[in-house]
Amino acid sequence: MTARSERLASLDAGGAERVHERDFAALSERLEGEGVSAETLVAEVQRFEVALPSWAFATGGTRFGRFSGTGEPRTLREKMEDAALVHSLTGAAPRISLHIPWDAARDMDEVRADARRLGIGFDAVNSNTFQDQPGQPLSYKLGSFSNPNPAIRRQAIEHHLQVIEVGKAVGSKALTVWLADGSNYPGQMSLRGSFERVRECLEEVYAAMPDDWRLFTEHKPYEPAFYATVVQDWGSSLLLAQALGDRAQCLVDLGHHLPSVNVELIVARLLGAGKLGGFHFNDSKYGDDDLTAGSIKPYVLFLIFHELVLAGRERLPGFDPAYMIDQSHNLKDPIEALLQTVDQLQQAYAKACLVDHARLAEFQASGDVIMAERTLKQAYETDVRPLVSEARRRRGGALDPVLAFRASGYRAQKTVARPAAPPGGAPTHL
Ligand code: LRH
Ligand code: MN
Repeated sequence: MTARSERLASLDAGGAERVHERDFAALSERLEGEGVSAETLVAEVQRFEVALPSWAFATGGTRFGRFSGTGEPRTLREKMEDAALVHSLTGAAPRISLHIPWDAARDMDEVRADARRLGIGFDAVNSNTFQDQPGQPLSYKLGSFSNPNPAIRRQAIEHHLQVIEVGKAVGSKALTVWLADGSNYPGQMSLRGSFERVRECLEEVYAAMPDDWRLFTEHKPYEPAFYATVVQDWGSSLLLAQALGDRAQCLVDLGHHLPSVNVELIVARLLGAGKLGGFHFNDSKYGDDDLTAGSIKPYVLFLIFHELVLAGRERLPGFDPAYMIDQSHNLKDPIEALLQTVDQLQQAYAKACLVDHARLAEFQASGDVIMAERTLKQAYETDVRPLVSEARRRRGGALDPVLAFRASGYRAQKTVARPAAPPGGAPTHL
C-alpha cells in the first residue's frame, strides 16, 4: 500500500477528505504554475467512462485450476448488482458488456428493468462461437464462420442474429465478434479460403445489424488455435472492417499481441484509417493473460491513451472509441480488481490529458529527441491521483474505491446472501 493510500486508510473519512483536499490543492497549484487548469482536467476525467465485462465478476481460472472466491454472482442480476457497485464507487463504469449465451435470459425486458433500477446500461454485446452449447446440432470444433461446412456457417450466422436481438432488447449499440477460428497444424485449414468465408458470413451479420449499430472485429494471435488464427492480427481485422463498411471497426484487446509488439503504434494506425472501434483493456506479460490493466506495462497504457487524447483533441473524423474492460481475475477479488482497473484507466487518461501537445509537436518537428521524450515523461511522471480522486468524488464516487469497498463489507454481505451454487448448478438470470 503506497504512502498516500496508507495515510488515507489510517484516517477516518474526515481525515481522508482533508488529506485529499491538501493533495489536490497542491497539485492544482503546481499545474497552474505550468499553465494547466486542474479544473479543466478534472472535468475531462469526469467524462471518462469504461464498460465492465459481465464475465469478470466471478473468479476466472486456467486449465490448471480455478480457486473460487465467496459471494460471487450466480446470475446476471447479481453480476449487474456488482457492476452497479463498481460504478457507484468510481463514477466511471455506467455500462456492462454482455456475453451471449453466458448472459442469455428468459426475459430480457426484466434484465433491462433491473439495469434501469440499478442505474447502469449496456455496451457492446459479445457473440460466442468458441464453445459448443448443450444441444447445439453442429460443432464449432473446426471453426464457425471459417468452417468449410456451409451448415455450420449458417448455424454461426443464426447465433449472431440472435445476439443482435438480445442486444436490441437491452439497448446495446454494438456487436463484438471474436472468432477462435483457426488451425493447429499446417495444411489443416485453407489460409485464404477460411478468411474469405469469415468475410462472407460477417457481411450477412453486418447487413442484419440496426443502422445505428457498429460491428467490432477483434483480432488475436493464438489460443485456442496454436498454428494459424483466421483473424490473427490487426491487419486481418482491418481488412475485414474495410470490406464490411463504415460501421465496421477494429477492437483492440491489449492482451492479443505477441510480446514486444508496439500496441500504441497499432492504435495510431487504426486511428489514422478511421477504423478504431474500441478496446478490451487488460494487461499481460506473456500471452492473453487478462491481468489488471496498468499492472504490468503502465507506460504502454499511457502511450495508448496519449494517441487517443491526441486524436480526440484533433477531432479525428469518426473518432468514437468504445472503452471496455476484458479481464479474468484468478487471484484477486473480482470487484477489487475492477475497481483498480477503472482507477488505472482514469489515471492513464488523466496523464495523457496532461501532455503539452504543442510543445511535443515543436520538438518532433525540430528533431529534439530528448525534449520530445521528456514532454511525454513529464506528463506520465505526474502523480495525478489527487485529480482522479477529485473527479470521482464529483461524480459521487470514492476517493479510494478499493479501500471504500473493503470498508463497505460488501463481499461479506454477499458471501451470506449468495451461498455458492451447487456444483454443476447453471447460472440463470432470475
Ligand atoms: C478472447 C476474448 C474475447 C472474449 C473472451 C472472453 O480471448 O478476449 O474478447 O469473447 O476473451
Ligand atoms: Mn477480448
